[in-house]
Amino acid sequence: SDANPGSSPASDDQPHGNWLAYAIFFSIVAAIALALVSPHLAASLEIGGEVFLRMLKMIVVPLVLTSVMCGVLGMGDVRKLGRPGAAAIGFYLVTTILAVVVGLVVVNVVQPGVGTVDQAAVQAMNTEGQGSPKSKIVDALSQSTGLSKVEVGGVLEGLPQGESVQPNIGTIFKNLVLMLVTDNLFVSAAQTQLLPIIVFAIVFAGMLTTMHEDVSSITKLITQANTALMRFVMLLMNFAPLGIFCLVAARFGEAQAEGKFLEELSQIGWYFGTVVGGLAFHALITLPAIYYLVRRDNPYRYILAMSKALLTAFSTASSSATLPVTLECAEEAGISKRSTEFVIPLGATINMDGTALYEAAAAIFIAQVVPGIDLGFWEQVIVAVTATLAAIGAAGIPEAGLVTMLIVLNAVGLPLEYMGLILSVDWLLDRFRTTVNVLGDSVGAAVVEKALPDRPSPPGLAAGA
Ligand code: DAS
Repeated sequence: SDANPGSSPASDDQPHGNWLAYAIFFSIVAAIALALVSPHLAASLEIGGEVFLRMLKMIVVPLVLTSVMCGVLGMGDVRKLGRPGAAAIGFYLVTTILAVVVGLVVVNVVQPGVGTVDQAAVQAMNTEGQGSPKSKIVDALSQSTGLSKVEVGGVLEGLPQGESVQPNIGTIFKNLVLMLVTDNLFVSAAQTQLLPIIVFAIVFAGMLTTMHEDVSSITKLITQANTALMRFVMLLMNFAPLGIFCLVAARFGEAQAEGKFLEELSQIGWYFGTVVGGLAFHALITLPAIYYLVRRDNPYRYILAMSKALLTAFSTASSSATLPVTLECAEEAGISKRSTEFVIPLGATINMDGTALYEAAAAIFIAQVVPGIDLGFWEQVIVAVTATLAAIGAAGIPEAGLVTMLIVLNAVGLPLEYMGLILSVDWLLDRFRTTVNVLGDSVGAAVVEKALPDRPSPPGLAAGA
């Protein structure tokens, strides 16, 4: 990769060989095997996984701040951000919409909700008389995502009420716009709300590039902090096989120990298979096709180069937690830091192809299951639009897509309580869609690299490099 003049090249850091990708893969396989053989022993490893996950998350905010600033500084002049910025946003929108279309096509072709789900289970979801369905859903989502009931309830309360078949796309869009700006950067950082941090980083670094006086001291501080943080990630990744082994063993062990996971998975196996099939199509056909169209080289070799990040995404079910690894892998794969530092943090926050595909497919699945509901073409278009917007609004944390799917269901008047049908397997499906989300961000960095301006001569950086 071209050493980004915006930061001292990390090339003196020896990148991990492929051994690490193999070690992580086999640690996942071993963890699942342990969970099947001894679920309680596997579940007891939770602390090891939690430590590794927290170390990754601890780095995310400072890394996003310094990476995005380096990405902007690397452009040399914030005004040059226009073309790669437009290319990134355009890539995000095109791939997310294509993902939604794939989701709608597979669920309408396979029809997993028609005649495959035990109607008794469906009736059991109809929780009239057992407390309001919404409170049940809020409790279940709060428990599975770790978000507070207030936060989950906020998504629900923020939903357009009443005329649900006519969705307030405007309300959803307004909420998305408000997500871009914060009134307290430190609160956003504390809550890992990356979008306002990215906006701040772009504007702040942009101002530095327009200043005439020598800014090399602060730009050097930013670039060296970024390099130190990337070294931190590489150090942490040496422990990834152990951390990921504990993380996966604990979660799969917990599911196995509950004893009903496989039974519930068989109940909605067609749904699970349909969504995973759609995700596989997007990951192995759509994204590689776009990669090849722009770069004219082998997309699958690049996907293999990203395997450490993809396996980490599968293990953590969090795009945000995987972000440090995604950055490291993309740079190791030879993508310019000027692209990865700008495109990957932004993509990890708003570019969620896997989530969008899932939300569209899951909403139509529920419509197929619930007796008496038949979504016509225009309702499915509404699902497509709200799934795209909801995915943009989803955070890069476990099962965020499940929470924002409330928006999609509400938009077409689908009863929320039927989410209970898909809740039990969502922790596993989340891993697949998070992997696709991270792959989408990685391909985005490779595609946007082609839209970068010629190498800049950043103000004061040459002196400070
Ligand atoms: N787990 C989310 C992520 O980190 C995706 C989702 O919940 O849909 O990308």
